[in-house]
Amino acid sequence: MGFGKFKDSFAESRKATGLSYMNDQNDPVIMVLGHRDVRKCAFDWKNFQSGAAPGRIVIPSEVNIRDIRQIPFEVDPPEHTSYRSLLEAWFKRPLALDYEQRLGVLVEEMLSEILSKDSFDVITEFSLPLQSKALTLLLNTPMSESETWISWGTHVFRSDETALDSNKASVLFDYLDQQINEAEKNPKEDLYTALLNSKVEGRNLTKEEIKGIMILTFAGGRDTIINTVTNTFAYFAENHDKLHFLAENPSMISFAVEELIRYFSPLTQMGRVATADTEVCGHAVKNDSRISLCWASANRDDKVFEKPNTVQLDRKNNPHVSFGFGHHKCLGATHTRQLMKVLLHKMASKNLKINILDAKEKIEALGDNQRKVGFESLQVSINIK
Ligand code: EMZ
Repeated sequence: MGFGKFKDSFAESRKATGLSYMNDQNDPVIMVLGHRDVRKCAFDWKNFQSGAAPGRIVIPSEVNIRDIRQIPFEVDPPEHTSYRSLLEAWFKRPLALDYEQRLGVLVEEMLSEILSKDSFDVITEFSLPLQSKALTLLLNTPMSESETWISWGTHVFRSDETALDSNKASVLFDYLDQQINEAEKNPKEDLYTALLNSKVEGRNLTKEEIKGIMILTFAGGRDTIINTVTNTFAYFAENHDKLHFLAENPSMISFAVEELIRYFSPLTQMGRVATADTEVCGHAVKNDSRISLCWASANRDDKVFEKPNTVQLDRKNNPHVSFGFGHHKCLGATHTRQLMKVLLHKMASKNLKINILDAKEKIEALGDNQRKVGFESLQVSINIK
């Protein structure tokens, strides 16, 4: 029991100093914990940049496994603004009714598949394939492409052996080169072709830039969506009454999506690099050193959230920062919200009774703190009550 619980790992440090510290490959990180401070630093791109060496704002740092810049996430204004505006419309496509309906068909198919099994692992048999298949809708590529992506596992840069796997990274990079070249030869209706046809500041995007955008699309929404979906199963396994509440009150589902995403905070933190000697929470920050914006901690700040450690599926005032804050707010958020909305509708209307048979939690080591972010495996059986 307790698998559906996700504790706040930062309460003490947040109250004491507002900060926590971790070493990451000898490039230390000062973690900013309070909601107000996190938002303030996220907003302050002049002092805390994203456009440092590619991979450096990610924790664990990816500087040793890639030198390609992810766009627009590792770029600051004003360049960021141009990239962002060219991508915005494509990443809002999930709001279209037919997109939502296609997600509905996909989720329905995948749920009936697991319902036919006596027991199954939520990650390998549901969350990972669902994430990959849903991504074909976002990219507007054939569903069959998802088979390749599923074979890559839950993270494109991390493997069971190592947190930073350069061989794995090359698989993604080579795949993307191929796809971009193929779209150049045979234009289609997909994101690769759309990018090849788009312009930034009056010129075509380079293939390197397109690759940078695609890497982010593949990497950013992968383990995050997989954890969100898996954690949702663990949560409702132990809170079946809450699923019943959603079945009775479907108008609460949009609030429930936000609340679960706040509570799970699937991306613990994101780094920034100081551009000058400065300070945060009264603590000196040296030029070219790293801070992180700890979304997971900010989402449990009792100065902002009433009963922050309680899941209130009908929580109305919910300024969570799970999708980041400021101009770098997650581009994939619309897709994720739609996917979660469809999933909760189906889970609630089917009144799934989920039993956890075996679980291994995924724990992140964060200096003095540890945090459960999801599961390595989650074996369940399901009944329809
Ligand atoms: C980066 C990051 C983006 C990074 C919003 O997060 O996600 C991580 O999973 C990747 O490893 O490269 O894309």
